[in-house]
Amino acid sequence: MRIGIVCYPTVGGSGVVATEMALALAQRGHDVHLLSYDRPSRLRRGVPGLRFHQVAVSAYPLFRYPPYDLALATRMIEVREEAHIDVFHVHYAIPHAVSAFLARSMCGDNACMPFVTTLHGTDITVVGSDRAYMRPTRFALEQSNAVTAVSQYLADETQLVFGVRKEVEVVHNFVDIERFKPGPRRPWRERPDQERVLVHASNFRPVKRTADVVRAFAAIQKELPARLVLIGDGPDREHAMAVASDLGCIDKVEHLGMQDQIQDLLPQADLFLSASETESFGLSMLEAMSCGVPCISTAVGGVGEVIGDTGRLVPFADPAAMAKAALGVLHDDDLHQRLSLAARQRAVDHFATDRIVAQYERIYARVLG
Ligand code: GMT
Repeated sequence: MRIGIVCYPTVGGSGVVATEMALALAQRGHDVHLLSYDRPSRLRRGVPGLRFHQVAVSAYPLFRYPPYDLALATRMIEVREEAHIDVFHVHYAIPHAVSAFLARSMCGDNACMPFVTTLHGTDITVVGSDRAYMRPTRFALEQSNAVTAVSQYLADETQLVFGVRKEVEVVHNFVDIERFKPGPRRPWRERPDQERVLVHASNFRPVKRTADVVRAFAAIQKELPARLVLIGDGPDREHAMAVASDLGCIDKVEHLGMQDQIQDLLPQADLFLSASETESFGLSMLEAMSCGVPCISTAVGGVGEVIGDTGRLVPFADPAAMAKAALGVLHDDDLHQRLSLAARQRAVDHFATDRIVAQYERIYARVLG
């Protein structure tokens, strides 16, 4: 098939999923065209069957807000004509699904440009419920040839928030189990000082509540020798570091910033911490699980669907509960080992790339009739 994929290029989850999908589809022999305003960070160069098309938005003094959605619709039509795209797959509804609808309408024939919309989370739970975006988003979802959501939680939330009259199919996110795999991690008993390594990876947006991760860690390191590794960057980074400083553990918190090779870092950790306020899926947790790292997360959104019984869920905004759950695992070598093996197994059994990408291929084939 000739497939056009539209996504955000940023480090956020939807861009990662879309880029990994483009790579996987190309590896499976499809002709794949990725469209975005910048080159996505995970996009490798020189992959046969995969091409990147930049969407440029021209500035004009009158445009306080340059109309990206129009530029994207035009670029979609151009790429369709140039590469004979069979089907577009847009990741994140706003504004991608609206641009896809516009492009298809400009074609003049609904059959000429079918599109699948995948919902990722904040496009529904935060942005989509903003009055300014609500109606066009609902309209574009109803116009999509198929709509998928990355968890059952998000599919239910979409029906609840938008009341769409369209089926929302659940297709979970996936992980490359060959790239994200357990590494040679020395058991903590063999480490100097028996130090435990905790990790958190995110875009440090307010919804991630990174400061709560630090608060939990501050309590953990009082009981055990421990270090917290923070991966990623975003608006809440300074606040999180200030909290570490206030709580007297800044010397045990290491901020690595944005990292391209996160698969080399995750296997070194003993536990992944996530304190999000909402999380439709939690891709970084799946990547950690695939590396054999159990997760302790707030019980929000679709996280339970991802980690199952391979980690621990704690109430939102309760760093003390998070610390207690983490200590329960970090004090018990056997339990940690069991959870680590179970996390890896769950990633392999339920979320491996081929299994999930094949589900999308079936959806493409269906919408193409
Ligand atoms: O984490 C974010 O806020 C970014 C956002 C995105 O769309 O880029 O992530 C969402 O999509 C990811 C991939 O499907 C999910 O793993 C994240 O759980 C989801 N984020 C939230 O729901 C907050």
